[in-house]
Amino acid sequence: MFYKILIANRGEIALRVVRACREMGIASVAVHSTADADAMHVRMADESVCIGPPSAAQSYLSMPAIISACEVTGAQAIHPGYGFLSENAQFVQIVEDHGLAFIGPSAEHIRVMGDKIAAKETMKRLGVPCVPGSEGGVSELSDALEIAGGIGYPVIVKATAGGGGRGMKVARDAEEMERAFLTARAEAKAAFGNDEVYLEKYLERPRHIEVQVFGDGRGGAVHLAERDCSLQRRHQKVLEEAPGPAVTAEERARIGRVCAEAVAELGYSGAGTIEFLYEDGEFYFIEMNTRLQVEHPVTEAIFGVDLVREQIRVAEGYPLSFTQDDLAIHGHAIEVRINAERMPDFAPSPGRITQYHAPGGFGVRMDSAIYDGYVIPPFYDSLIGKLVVHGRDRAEALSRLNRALGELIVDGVDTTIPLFRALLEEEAVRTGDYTIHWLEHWLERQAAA
Ligand code: MV4
Repeated sequence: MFYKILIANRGEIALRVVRACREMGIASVAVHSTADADAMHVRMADESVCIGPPSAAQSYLSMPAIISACEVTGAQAIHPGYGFLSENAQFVQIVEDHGLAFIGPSAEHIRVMGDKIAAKETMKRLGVPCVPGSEGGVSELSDALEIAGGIGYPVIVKATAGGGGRGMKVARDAEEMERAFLTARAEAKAAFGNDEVYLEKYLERPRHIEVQVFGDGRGGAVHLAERDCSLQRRHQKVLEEAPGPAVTAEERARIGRVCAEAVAELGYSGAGTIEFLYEDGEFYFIEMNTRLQVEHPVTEAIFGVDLVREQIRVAEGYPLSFTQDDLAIHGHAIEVRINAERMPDFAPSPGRITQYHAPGGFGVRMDSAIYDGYVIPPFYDSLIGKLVVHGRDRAEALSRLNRALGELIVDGVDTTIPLFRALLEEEAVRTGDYTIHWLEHWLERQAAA
């Protein structure tokens, strides 16, 4: 059992972990930069340690500062949240070398999934359906042309070290291949210091469907169905829902079983997300995220489970508190990301929140670390809250979302709240009939109007 956990993060996710710790009788340690001295996660934790100046590189990403904070406070384990050090295999190794526990998967599982080619090879071997593409990396243009001819255009060139959409280029024919291949390589080199790329068939109109999995680290694993996160702008998710409106019960059971079996075979420990593109009733694996995701609350809502509590239990060496047969979907949940951003260009809008009123009532959860008078610092990402609604079905979740958005007040900064009011008027959002490109196209239409 852990008696004290350090949370290597900030904002709503740090608060989310503080809450799980408190319910479990575990003391929590917040860390913060000098810019976050007045942050809610610092106030709500049992203890706090200032770990550095505002820049994330010198605070939330500083491994020595975080390890020292554990030593100073006597914390036994580190919860990384999402972002920052959550998928850094080297950090996990350092944490373990200091006799501390990392609440998450092993360094080796993080490392494999961080290499997109190794991740795909691993998943393919474990029977997970993948996008057709090159076997491994492609280093010569001549090879790229030959492989692309075999796959059939259009193809997409992706960085092995990439993820989240960086270093990707589409080639619609052999003519476009040279440019796509060379730019993808150059961008990969600049962004990741690694110019290895691979090829895939480019899917034109897919959805982004991700399966939540959980491993006990001893060969046991379950799946908690899928989330549809297709509504994105520039690879930033805007709205997520569970279950996926386009996925049938049979498809869910089949892909869920495949994912759980793969995770079990890996001996994976903790929460993970297996990302797919979904088109015409077929799933194609693209990446695996080895962390708790921002949008985990929609899964918590429909299954009635606390995923952070489960992460902590598994890291303590306990078995999962549920079996696959215990898990059943109840209703539908939708999350919208409340960002401090100005519409229509999504420019960051830091500054003082002059008034905040959180929505409430049946089926409404607001995860946020803001408060009246809080000053949003300009140094970090612009997520200031997640509004999560749960209903008996999708229609009820949508009306509840509209009702809750009507109650939510965030004054003093610009936010994405008006975006969601407008999106709820749209037929495609009401019916759930959207692909990964729908939001970008809608925003273009709005800008033109
Ligand atoms: C693709 C694709 C189409 N075909 N792969 C973008 C981020 C990264 N996680 C994978 N991405 C894509 N991979 C093939 N073979 C289209 C995208 C993509 C995308 C994926 C998910 C959500 C939003 C997206 C927006 C643009 C492109």
